[in-house]
Amino acid sequence: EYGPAPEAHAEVSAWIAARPVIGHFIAGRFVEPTGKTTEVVNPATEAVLTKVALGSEAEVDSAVRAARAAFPKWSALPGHERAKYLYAIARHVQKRERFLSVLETIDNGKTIRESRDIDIPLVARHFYHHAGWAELLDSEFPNHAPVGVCGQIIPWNFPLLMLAWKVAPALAAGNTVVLKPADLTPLTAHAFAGICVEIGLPPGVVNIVQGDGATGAAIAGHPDVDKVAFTGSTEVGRVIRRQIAGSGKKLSLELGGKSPFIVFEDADLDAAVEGVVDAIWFNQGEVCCAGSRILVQEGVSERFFDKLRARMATMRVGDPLDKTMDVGAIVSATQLGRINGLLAQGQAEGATLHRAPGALPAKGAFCAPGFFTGTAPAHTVSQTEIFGPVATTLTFRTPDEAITLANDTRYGLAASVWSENINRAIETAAKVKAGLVWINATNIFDASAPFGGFRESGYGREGGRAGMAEYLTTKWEKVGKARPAP
Ligand code: TXE
Repeated sequence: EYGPAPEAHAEVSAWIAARPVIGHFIAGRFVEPTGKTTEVVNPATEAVLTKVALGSEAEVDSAVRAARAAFPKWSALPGHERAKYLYAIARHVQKRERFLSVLETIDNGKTIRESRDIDIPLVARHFYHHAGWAELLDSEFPNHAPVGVCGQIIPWNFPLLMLAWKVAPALAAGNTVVLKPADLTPLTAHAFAGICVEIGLPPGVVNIVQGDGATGAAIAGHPDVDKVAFTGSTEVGRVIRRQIAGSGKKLSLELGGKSPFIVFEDADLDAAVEGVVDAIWFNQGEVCCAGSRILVQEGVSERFFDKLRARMATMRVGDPLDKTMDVGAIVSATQLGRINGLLAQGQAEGATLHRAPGALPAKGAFCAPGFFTGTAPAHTVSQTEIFGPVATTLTFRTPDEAITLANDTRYGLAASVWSENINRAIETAAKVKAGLVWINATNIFDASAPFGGFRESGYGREGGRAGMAEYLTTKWEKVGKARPAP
């Protein structure tokens, strides 16, 4: 039913069939869903997989109470005790790798090669890494305390990986959480709740409330939430910032991007072409740090675009469960419509759209990889996040011009610089305003790296020491000597 490579599929089918509505996980228990629901669709087949509950304010409230009740004991555990749970989660994710990969692929539309080789292994790695931080808390963060109850709201582009980025550091630092997955992709978070039960995580440490924007707003606005962590659109990030202003809640935001991908004429052009594949065609371009603005030095631009067209023609788009596919489905028909609207606008503004020539499957939210030429910096597609497998391109003459163009954006999440001249690459990297810069590489996700952006890409970091600091607060305690009675 889910296409070729059937091994894990029977188990996934049975798992879904047993869950006509995906509900919440509160205080260590799966809560019988009541109230509103919405359909969960496989975007590659348009099949309705199941439904998902849209959490109410009352459900959010009971999740926050459960997290509050679990906090004293969990936060008082020595770090090495909490580490044991994080190691156990990591091992269970590895054990369930095939199942989780298939589940992620049918829910999100990303290729099985990606969920199996990138998403799920990175989830396990994130929990292993943060188990280490739990063990190191006393030595690396003296005079620190956990923040408390964390409200975490995540998007649909890397559903389980974004959960890991939120939950692992929060738990390592001694916090308890209420997490809301995107209503488009609720499945792997629900499976994760099952892992929490299997490893015996104390009830209330992780709570998952399924739902949409209203559910997210109820979490962010709940008076007993001490910290809000959000990954998603810049627009919603702004709404949340306003909503909690003055509340004293700690906040981290990981928002959109329009990251430059700078190719100098002394770059290894073939390597840079492979870089583009990973920068903008990986995960259908639904990547916040995607290299979506390609800037090429004039002397090599035509040659580079020819190479790009040739490489693009080899990209296979189709059934995400087919191991030979390079590009899967966009997460939803609505999101595909949004992408197509922006592509039409780019053409209307005078840019030329180059697309991979192969036919797309007749059914499903598929989008051919592509890139624009003839875009100007002021064009909508040069400034707006397309969040699909299509990059814009601009040419430049001098390194200074490259930097000016690179920084001509309201965002500042990531950048990628391609040059065989290491001095030039390092000088450019230093001048680009972005939270992450890759040299002769792109989209490297590392649990130890501080991921996050400048400007409208948000603030706060996820990963490594900086990521841990987001889930801790400074607290100095001193025991005095009692004064002798006079
Ligand atoms: O995002 P939303 P959408 C960008 C990308 C994409 C666009 C729209 O450009 O095309 O956003 O996607 C929850 N209070 N990114 O509409 O709405 C929502 O339920 C609290 C970039 O899907 O921001 C979901 O869980 N929460 C991004 C999460 O926010 C609210 C990844 C993200 O959804 C809320 C996704 C509210 N008022 C989209 N409204 C990235 N940085 O990677 C919605 N939500």
